[in-house]
Amino acid sequence: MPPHLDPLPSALRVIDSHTIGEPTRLVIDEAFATGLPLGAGSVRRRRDAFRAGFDHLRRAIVADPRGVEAMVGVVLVPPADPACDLGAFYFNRVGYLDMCGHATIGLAASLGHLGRIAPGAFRLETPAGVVGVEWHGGTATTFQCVPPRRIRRELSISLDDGTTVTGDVATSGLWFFITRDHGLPLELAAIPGLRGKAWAIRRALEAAGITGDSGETIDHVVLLGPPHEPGHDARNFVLCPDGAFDRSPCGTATSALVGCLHEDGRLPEGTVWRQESILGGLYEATIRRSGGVLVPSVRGHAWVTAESTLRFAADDPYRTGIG
Ligand code: PYC
Repeated sequence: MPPHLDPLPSALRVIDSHTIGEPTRLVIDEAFATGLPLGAGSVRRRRDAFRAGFDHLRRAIVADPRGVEAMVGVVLVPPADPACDLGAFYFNRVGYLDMCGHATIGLAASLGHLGRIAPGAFRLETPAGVVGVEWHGGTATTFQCVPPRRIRRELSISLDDGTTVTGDVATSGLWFFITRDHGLPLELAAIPGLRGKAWAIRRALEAAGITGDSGETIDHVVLLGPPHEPGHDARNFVLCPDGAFDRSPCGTATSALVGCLHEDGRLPEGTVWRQESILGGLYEATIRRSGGVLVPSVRGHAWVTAESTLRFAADDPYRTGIG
């Protein structure tokens, strides 16, 4: 039987990193994706083929007991766009992400660590579109996400407890509800309450039939508040689709936010927006217009934490993950 038809490889090499706290696991066995019958075409099509035929591999790689909460897995595939240098798709323990900012920063730091890229710029094809990336060497990377877009401004929704929350629905590769109107302190001790409020908002959006403009679930909720550090602009708590909170300030959320701020006249082109995470980690973001299109830029840092081989024994009851 060809290896790709086995339920699982017996071993898989990965490199792990964290982007200011948020974990990424990059598969580095070069034959992994090319050995799977994912067909030809765009990274999005190959990702869809992986989801249709090999979803057990996603869970095996990032779900418990080999993965951790909030971990995003990355698989490299050949790009279809001749202008791109690399292609990658992203997933977590409950599904797939069309784009992921922190994992793109982790990807660059990991490939740099392995000597597979040199400091400089490259173009990455993702399911959301083409993303410009520059690895500065060491821990620092800047990426330009797909253009941010806001489809609802100051939308008020009613929660189950009778309260109302007002915020914006925006995208930059993923879909977000972004609100300052949550009434909670953005502190570590408040995380259970923040998580509960953000889930209530997500449930209310679903109940009200609020989606992205092609019916996408608004599956990330951003609670914004004042920064803790002087010189920073805001702090956030970001709820991810798996119920985990983003330990980083969320790269795609920060890209969507700077788009909204610019449209509101609160962030001129080229001005740096310093976004803190709920842990206090920092992304520095800017926005500019190019040919009528908004281009967000986010700079952050990632550290390699492990280079390892995942093992999947045939008699391991949890070889395809828990859940
Ligand atoms: O950084 O874009 C991001 C992200 C999305 C989900 C977790 N991190």
